[in-house]
Amino acid sequence: MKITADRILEFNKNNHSSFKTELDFLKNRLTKKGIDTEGIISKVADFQVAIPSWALGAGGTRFGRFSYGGEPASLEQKLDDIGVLHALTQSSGAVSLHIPWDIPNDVKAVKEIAQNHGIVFDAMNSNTFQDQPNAEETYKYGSLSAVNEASRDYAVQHNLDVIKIGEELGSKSLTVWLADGANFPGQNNFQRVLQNTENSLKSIYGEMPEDWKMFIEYKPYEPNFYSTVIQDWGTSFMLANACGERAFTLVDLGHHLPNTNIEQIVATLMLKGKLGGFHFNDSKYGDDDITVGSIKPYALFLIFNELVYGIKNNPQNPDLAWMIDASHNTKDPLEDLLQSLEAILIAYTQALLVDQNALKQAQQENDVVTCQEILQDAYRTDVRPLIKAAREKSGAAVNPIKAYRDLQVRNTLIKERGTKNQATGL
Ligand code: LRH
Ligand code: MN
Repeated sequence: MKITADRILEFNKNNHSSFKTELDFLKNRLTKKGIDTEGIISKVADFQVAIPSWALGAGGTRFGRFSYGGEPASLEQKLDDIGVLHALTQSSGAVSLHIPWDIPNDVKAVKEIAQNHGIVFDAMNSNTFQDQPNAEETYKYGSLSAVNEASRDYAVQHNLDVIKIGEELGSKSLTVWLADGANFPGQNNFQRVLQNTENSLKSIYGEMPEDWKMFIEYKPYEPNFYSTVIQDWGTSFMLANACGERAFTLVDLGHHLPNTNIEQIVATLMLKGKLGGFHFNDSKYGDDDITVGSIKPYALFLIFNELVYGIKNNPQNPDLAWMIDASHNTKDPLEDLLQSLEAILIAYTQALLVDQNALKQAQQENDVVTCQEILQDAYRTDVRPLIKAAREKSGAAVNPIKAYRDLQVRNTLIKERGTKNQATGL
């Protein structure tokens, strides 16, 4: 299914009224405070988030999976679905592929389809947490960290194969997440498996094209439930430094123990120039991979406050990779992703409203109350009219979810694809 620009224009014409008044009111209020609202609207319109190729079908847990009908059965159909999201939002012009779930059979065709939808290939993801049907070695007891050298070499070679595919598609980065760890005390020698991991990552890094980046993703637990080799930001940061200047830490919001101060981790990594990018999602308990901003929107705002500060004050940190990493158990995958995109843009826009100079002043004077007032004034601002203006400016739908439903996207996909497809991924 392809949504053409004129259908979006027609939708916006019929759904225009409401936001204009709100926008004018907000612009007046912000302009009085010396805020450049046109500048913010442009920044929001330029903000692109990569869609995970593994989150376009219904997800599931070990307790069950409930299909959604009309799911993509191929990489080409997944790109079409991301094309729908991008037509509706003009803020999802990138895809992050996961190999081997999404090996392109026809690279030329896949690149053409992506180009037609205005989609580029962001970070490639390797998979050394599952044994493929005809695997020569097993990852059951680890991959890059495994005591079994053959498993380590097999995993290193897989990552090099993923880079090759990425090079053909035009990607410029590799995300490495390891499930490696232990379920019981004594199962692993912590030092040996960490040293194995460092050596393996260095082997991959050494073969990486000069203009590529490596993102090392950490996670405290699952699927191992006693220890995980790359368990936290410090371990990832250490390994990135051991690899070299083109290796960075990737922050998946769901990969933190309860109440972890993620915004402080973000500030620390940016100061050290080692923050590579994000896997945005939200969670209440574990790595729930649910809709961004659905549980802790204030925490997301505080993270973007550190990002806006860092982007301005930390030239030592590279441009960041913005990606979603989610799984959909009870929502239409595409509607869920539309909500996540909205939440990311809202948090970013609110963070752009923070008066950083006044905040610095108040911090200098240890005026604790004013510090909070400045942050919460921005957070308590309904910025949705600015995001609608950014969408209108970029030719997107002012209300993507309403457009998605008014244009009967899911029903059309079910008519085109039936209800039996099961998309690869989580
Ligand atoms: C691990 C993770 C990682 C992916 C996987 C799909 O929990 O966040 O980023 O490889 O999900
Ligand atoms: Mn992730």
